Amino acid sequence: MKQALETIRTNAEELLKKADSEAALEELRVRFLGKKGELTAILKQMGSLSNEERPVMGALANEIRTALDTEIRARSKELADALMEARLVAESIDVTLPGAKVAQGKRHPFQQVLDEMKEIFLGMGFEIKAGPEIELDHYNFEMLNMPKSHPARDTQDTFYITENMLLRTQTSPMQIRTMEIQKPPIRIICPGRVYRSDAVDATHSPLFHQIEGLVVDKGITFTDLKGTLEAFIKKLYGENTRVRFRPHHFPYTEPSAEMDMSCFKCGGKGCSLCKGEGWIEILGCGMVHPKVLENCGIDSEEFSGFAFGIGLERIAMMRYGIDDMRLLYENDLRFLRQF
Ligand code: 2NL
Repeated sequence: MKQALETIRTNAEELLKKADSEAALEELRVRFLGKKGELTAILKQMGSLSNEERPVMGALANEIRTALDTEIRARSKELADALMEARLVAESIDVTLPGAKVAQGKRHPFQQVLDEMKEIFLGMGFEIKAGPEIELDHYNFEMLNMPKSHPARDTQDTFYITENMLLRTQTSPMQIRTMEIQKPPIRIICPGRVYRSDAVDATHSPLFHQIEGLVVDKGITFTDLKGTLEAFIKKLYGENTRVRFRPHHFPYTEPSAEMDMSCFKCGGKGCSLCKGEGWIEILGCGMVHPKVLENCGIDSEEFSGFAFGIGLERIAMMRYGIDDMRLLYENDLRFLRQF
């Protein structure tokens, strides 16, 4: 029996060394130490041993069981360690390698200019309002002092959805809507898409962008308009920028003006950008026509206001030296990546 036990030990130890997986180990455990295993089978024959031999064989059998059990556990740990080691090697990361670059987009030149302008007006206490691009004739024209017969409708010809519904020609309708429902003081800017029935060329597009501003309160005068717009331009183009106002006409403001700024390229000396003028036309503005205030239910004796409109395309084109407006709409990445 001693011989048989030792053979089991040698066999088992030999096989253990070769076991290369957790499953193989489990198989050996069952084969040698299991209830129906080889060791148990031997122990069942203990009855035939003499009284002297029995405890000796029992002790030997136990010793072998414990030894094999320990060896199986040790081998199991060895296998697990090897597995982990292999994973660590396979999944190791070289942190010194250069990172994979994520292609990063950026804002369209329009958006960059618009964000800059919004920031300036927000800083001056303005709120930003957005409104519908499909508007009622009522809000786009009638309320702005442009009745059906008005000649200004010619220069603002647009796309009609129905007789009374159209694509807005400016963002003023949103300012009208605001004045209808909000009591002064009002300080808002309305940026957005606007439309005109224009043929496409280097400086015209049937869709363009505008940012309009409106201030209504007690005692607002033309000096408030001048001060606000001068401060705005200086923030946008630098403190040395000068502005001038030329009389103009809009049906919805009285008096009306156009504002020029000293050319940011030549500083006013005259160059190709300002066509030798030294000045660049930048926006239209004026004191809100009393009739427009009254149309919105605001007492024009108690309140007054100023308004202005800036074309975004012109600003973006000048800012980035773009000579053809179409480039801004074509979404050609070779072009856009430059800004
Ligand atoms: C331009 C001129 C302008 C306004 C827009 C306005 C709005 C209301 C009342 C009065 Cl609700 N005026 N807006 C005023 C003057 C000029 O835009 O040349 N835009 C491109």
